[in-house]
Amino acid sequence: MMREGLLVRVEPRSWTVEVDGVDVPCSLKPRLFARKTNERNPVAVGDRVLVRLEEGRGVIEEVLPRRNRVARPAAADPATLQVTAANIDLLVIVVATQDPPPRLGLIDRCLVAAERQGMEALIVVNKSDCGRPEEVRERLARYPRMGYPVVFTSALTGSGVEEFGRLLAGRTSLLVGHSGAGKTSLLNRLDPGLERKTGALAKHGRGRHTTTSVSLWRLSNGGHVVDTPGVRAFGLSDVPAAELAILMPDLRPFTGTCRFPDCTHDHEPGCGVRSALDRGAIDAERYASYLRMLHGILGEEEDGEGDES
Ligand SMILES: Nc1nc2c(ncn2[C@@H]2O[C@H](COP(=O)(O)OP(=O)(O)OP(=O)(O)O)[C@@H](O)[C@H]2O)c(=O)[nH]1
Ligand SMILES: [Mg+2]
Ligand SMILES: [Zn+2]
Repeated sequence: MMREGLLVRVEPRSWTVEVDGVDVPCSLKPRLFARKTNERNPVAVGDRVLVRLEEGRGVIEEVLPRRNRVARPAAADPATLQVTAANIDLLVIVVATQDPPPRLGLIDRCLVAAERQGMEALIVVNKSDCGRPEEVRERLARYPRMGYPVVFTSALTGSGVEEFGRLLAGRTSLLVGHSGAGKTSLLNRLDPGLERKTGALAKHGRGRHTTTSVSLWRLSNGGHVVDTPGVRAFGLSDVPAAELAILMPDLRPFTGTCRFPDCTHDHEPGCGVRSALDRGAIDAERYASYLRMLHGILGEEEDGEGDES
């Protein structure tokens, strides 16, 4: 009997598919391992799949077309992609007021990746119970103006967690952000029944990369969410340099006014983006982010793929 299901967990040689609300352990049809693309893994959480059910187990026979994917260059071979998740509606970028402090460059990279894949984006500032939340609010004030909502939460006190939950309800989200920002703590606060492991429980290294596997969790409000460790979920390798500025809503309006149609908005004379920058119509920090990403894509320097971007 063939059924459609949602891939909710990927482990070495074992796949779990949710079929009509029930988790079914599955294997993968061998022909699905034959790689036709530059993707290393044949399936990822969030994939819709067709499963042949036999006595409480299943075989994944087919992967249905994806709406989008979150992927990064594989460590073993950067020419290939490791797909973290598929069919994501909302990218949730989690930063903290402190420990670690928010890095705007990371937020900008994540927003570009979201635009590229047609995902909505949400910025969450966690640990609002400590640090200087009002200072962070000011530093991040440009994002709501661009149409990216910013919400403040505390996994410790529960403040803002209800609003966070409402934004996740009924859709599939993926959490990214520096290790220790509190992604897993927030999900545990939202849905205590799931009891995911956080830094507080870890024996080694103050919560560094506590989350080591990728699952799609079912929330009690009807949503699904993927928790990822650190910021290793994706890179910008599939963003063409010529499209980068178009993926930034504050740069986009000026990209059509450059003298050269193939302007990279870096050094060219008559650049509309640079002249907008000069008269203060574009934020200098955002433009600096743009150049860092551009040079990364062009391979001129490290594009900060790691945790430090
Ligand atoms: N004060 C305070 N501490 C928090 C809050 N949220 C999380 N923490 C603490 O921050 C540490 C890291 O939390 P995690 O939830 O493991 O962070 P993470 O983002 O999941 O980290 P990785 O899984 O490594 O990417 C833990 O010690 C938490 O107890 C918060 O809102 N306020
Ligand atoms: Mg975690
Ligand atoms: Zn230009």
